[in-house]
Amino acid sequence: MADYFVEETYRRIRQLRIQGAINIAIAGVEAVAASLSRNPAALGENMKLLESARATEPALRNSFSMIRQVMKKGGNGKAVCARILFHLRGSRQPIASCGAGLVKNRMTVLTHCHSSTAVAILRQARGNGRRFRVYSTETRPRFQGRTTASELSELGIPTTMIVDSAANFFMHEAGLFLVGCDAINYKGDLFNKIGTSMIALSAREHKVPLYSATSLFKFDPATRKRPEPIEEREPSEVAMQQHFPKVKIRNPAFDKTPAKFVKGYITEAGIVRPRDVEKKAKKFFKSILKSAL
Ligand code: RUB
Repeated sequence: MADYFVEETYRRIRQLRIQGAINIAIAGVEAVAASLSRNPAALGENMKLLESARATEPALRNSFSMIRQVMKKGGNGKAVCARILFHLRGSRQPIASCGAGLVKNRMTVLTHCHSSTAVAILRQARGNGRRFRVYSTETRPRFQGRTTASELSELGIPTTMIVDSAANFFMHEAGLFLVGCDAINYKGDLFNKIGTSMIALSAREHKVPLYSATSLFKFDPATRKRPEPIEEREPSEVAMQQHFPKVKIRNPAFDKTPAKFVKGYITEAGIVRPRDVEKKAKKFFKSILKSAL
């Protein structure tokens, strides 16, 4: 049976009380690390449960795969968890330092959803003395963009919240379209909050570069064998089914933006072109595994 704390973490991830790929991976690894002292025999089951919480979360899956690999070779489970947590928690700062350089004075940045990594970049740019403003979509149906707008305005960054469908209306003012990332496949395609690909079309039309802020932990090596799974959430997040009895409601949480739309991934290893992500990520995974053994 899965550990109680693990089950609670599973619920919090599923219900979006923990949100954003890096926070999800951190919470999952923390829960597994804690469960190792209580019931090491349940490790496999605990990881399986947490992996099933949300489909489009390779950062969590990669972390668990590293734990499995190290333990299979006789390594210490708690030590590898600590090592992975160190990397996950520490991933935002180098990405922020690297990405802040893309934000110029008097620039308008358009962003979508809530990414702790994208916010870290904008915080760093502001800390570096850059004067810029942000359009933040509200991000239907769960409104994570409201979190972004609140956090940015608290940082003193002039922020305007817009409905998702107004992104094209304001795009001509933007100099940068900055988003987070949930997954990257072997081709370098970006998987992020639903609506990202639609806004990317508008950005391309307006010659606004799209950069995605991401840890290399989000590269999904399994996409060589199968497509990235896309989470489909409850229709009730969109509308109450009883108000539309004959209407089918669909609610995909993420979409795919083709690699050709992405100017670069802002990572721990600097700005990486989509076609180079797989190589960089594999090297990165190897270095973490080596340091954990
Ligand atoms: C969040 C989302 C974020 C990425 C990156 O979706 O798409 O842009 O997860 O976040 P949800 P971070 O709210 O459905 O989890 O940079 O914090 O990892």
